[in-house]
Amino acid sequence: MKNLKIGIIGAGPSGLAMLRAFEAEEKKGNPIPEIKCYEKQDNWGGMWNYTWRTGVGKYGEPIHGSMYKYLWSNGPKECLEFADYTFSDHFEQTISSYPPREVLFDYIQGRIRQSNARKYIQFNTVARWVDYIEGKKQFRVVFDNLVENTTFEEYFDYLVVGTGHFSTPNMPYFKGIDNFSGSIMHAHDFRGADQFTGKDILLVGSSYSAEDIGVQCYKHGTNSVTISYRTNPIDCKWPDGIKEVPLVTHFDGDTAYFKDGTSKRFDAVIFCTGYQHKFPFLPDNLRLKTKNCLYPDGIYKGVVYNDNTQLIYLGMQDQYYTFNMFDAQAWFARDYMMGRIAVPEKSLREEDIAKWMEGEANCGTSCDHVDFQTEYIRDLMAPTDYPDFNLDKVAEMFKSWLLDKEENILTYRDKIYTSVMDNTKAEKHHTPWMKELDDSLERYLEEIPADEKE
Ligand code: FAD
Ligand code: NA7
Repeated sequence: MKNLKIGIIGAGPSGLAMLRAFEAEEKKGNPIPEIKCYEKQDNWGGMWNYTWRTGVGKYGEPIHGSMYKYLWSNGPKECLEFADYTFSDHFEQTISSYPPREVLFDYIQGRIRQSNARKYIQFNTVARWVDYIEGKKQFRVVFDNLVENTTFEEYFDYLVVGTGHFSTPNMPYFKGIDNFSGSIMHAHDFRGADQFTGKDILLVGSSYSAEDIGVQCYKHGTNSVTISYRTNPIDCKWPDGIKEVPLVTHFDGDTAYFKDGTSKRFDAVIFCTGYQHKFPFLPDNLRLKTKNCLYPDGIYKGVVYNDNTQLIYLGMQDQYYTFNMFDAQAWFARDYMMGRIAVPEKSLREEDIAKWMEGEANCGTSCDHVDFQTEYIRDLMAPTDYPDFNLDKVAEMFKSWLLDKEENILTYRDKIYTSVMDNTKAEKHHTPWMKELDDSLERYLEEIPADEKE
């Protein structure tokens, strides 16, 4: 263990969870392996590190970020809270259940700033290629230092991939779109609703991105939002101004035609058609190949790559749970890499993966999916010392959140929940979400906003 070298790619919430897990071990006075983390952006936080840029960044790399201005948490913060660092620990004041992006980014940073984790991270450094060297039983990883424009390599006994999977757009083609006269983008490049004020927009897709971008645009004064679904509609009680229609069949000029025979003219089309798991730095035999699901094939316990158990993936699942799930994975991965958790032989791992995948396939409803991910986390946490928390209560909150959205998609963010970590009951935000156009941390944390004081 002493000379073990561990490489972590990505310093988003997953990569940071890995660093935190090792730090927790070190704080107990135990020796930890040599760790190095590489992040292609100039700061940590992954998706939560907002960028105004789209396309390529300062150094010509594809932009990672898909978040936008005015993005507020789309689930209760009580469901993602770290078990070892609560919102109360961080803000020392009671806040609402659905904070804006900047507030959650601040929370993530608060925990990691308590440690010396930054010293392990090399920023502006992108993983370019990975080989597994049989003779050495190590990974050779080639990196580019983007600032210096230099290439270097490192060797690791274990490699942890925490590069996220909501960054590379899945962009389908529809006949006639080539000549669409308005603007066309993927949700990955959406940076705020402002530019769509007064416009008629078409969103293709019927999951989280379509739901949230649709509601954001409605809030910020879009003339109309049309959501086109392939399989199932989102099926909320939409306000006038948002409607759902079946899938687009084709475009003609600025008009879209739908499967139900209707058509409409649009100023813009936003593809909310999800993302591809993309690992351009991994060879075929190390690459996770999956769609967005709760239990990807090929990774034991959702973490250990079955074809090469020195390769770890974090955060590759579709996500109800986020930050605390990444923690549970990181704690499991740490104990596995440090030799405390043994994994069975390949065929038994395969059986275990198959069992979980079958469990996912048997889920019928969103509530089943919540229960499934809850059991997954429970299973992961059991052999580790990640602080225990009441997962059943978190699952209840998720189910209640699903109902809140069904009841009123415009007001669900005004609801409040109670932390299972420290029992703090959230406070209603000073301004209803639909009326709150300022998503800054300062405004959010004001007890009474300046513009409402006498
Ligand atoms: P990411 O956050 O994507 O971080 C991956 C990191 O890896 C990035 O910093 C990236 O720069 C780096 N990286 C990638 N490739 C390389 C490379 N080759 N070399 C070096 N570094 C690399 N979750 C919630 O809990 N609540 C929400 O409200 C919510 N809203 C969301 C809204 C949007 C639009 C999106 C896209 C996601 C949202 N999520 C939300 C989910 C979000 O993905 C997770 O919260 C979390 O950011 C995932 O963490 P991660 O570290 O696994 O991946
Ligand atoms: P998701 O949740 O993966 O959903 C993708 C959606 O795109 C889903 O509704 C798909 O419909 C739809 N899709 C995919 N391909 C097509 C084509 N070819 N035509 C029409 N519709 C298609 O991605 P999201 O971006 O919504 O959410 C990802 C994360 O970002 C999430 O964590 C959020 O918090 C933010 P299907 O049901 O498969 O027919």
